[in-house]
Amino acid sequence: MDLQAFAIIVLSWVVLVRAADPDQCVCEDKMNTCVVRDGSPGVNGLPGRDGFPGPKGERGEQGLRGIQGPPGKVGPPGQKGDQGPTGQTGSPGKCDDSELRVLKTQMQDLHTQLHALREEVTKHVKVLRLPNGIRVGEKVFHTSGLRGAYETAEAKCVQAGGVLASPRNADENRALLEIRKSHNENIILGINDIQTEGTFRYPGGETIGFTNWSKNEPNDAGGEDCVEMLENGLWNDFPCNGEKLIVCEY
Ligand SMILES: [Ca+2]
Ligand SMILES: [Ca+2]
Repeated sequence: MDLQAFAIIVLSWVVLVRAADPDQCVCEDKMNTCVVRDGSPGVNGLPGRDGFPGPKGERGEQGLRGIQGPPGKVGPPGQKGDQGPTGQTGSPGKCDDSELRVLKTQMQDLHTQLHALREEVTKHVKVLRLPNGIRVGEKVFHTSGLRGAYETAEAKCVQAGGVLASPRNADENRALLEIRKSHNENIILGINDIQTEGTFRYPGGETIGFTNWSKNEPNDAGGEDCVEMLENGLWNDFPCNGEKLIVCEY
């Protein structure tokens, strides 16, 4: 017997057995006649998920004008403009006699002021500062900053072609005082009364005509025959062996 014939026989036997069982048919009938009653409506479910974005809407109307913003930065300079036209030449003005008199008076006043100014400038130019010295009028005071007693000081100045500083007027005394201040040392002068006590002379032997003694000087206290310039420009006689700042005049 082949396999196909055996399967047909088994299948037929199963159909016959099921047809002969009455309970099988009753059960299927009962299931087919079940009664289903209507229930109450359920509650609403949760909201569903967002849908996909809709299509782009149409362009809206123009909004209101905004407030004015702050000023912007300064821009780069522009190009140089063309040269303007040449102006017309004016005609010379005319003055009447009264205006000429006023102008003449003003010119005279200016001339007077200029003359006064020139004299003032000349007066100040008399004193001219030099390196380590000063010029006053035709005279020059100069110092090397050395100190020494009278004989040494006088010898150094003669060796240099001059003499010890000997102011002969107030201008020269003021100029010498400038050196006194700048070096902060008393200056030994060429003036002395070595030859005759009480008679002060210049280095050349001439008696002095200008003096600037300090109060109660000269006093020849203990034999003072030489002269020094003090810090205030006044003079004092002192012993000739005292060492002071050497200033020569030329
Ligand atoms: Ca004396
Ligand atoms: Ca004295």
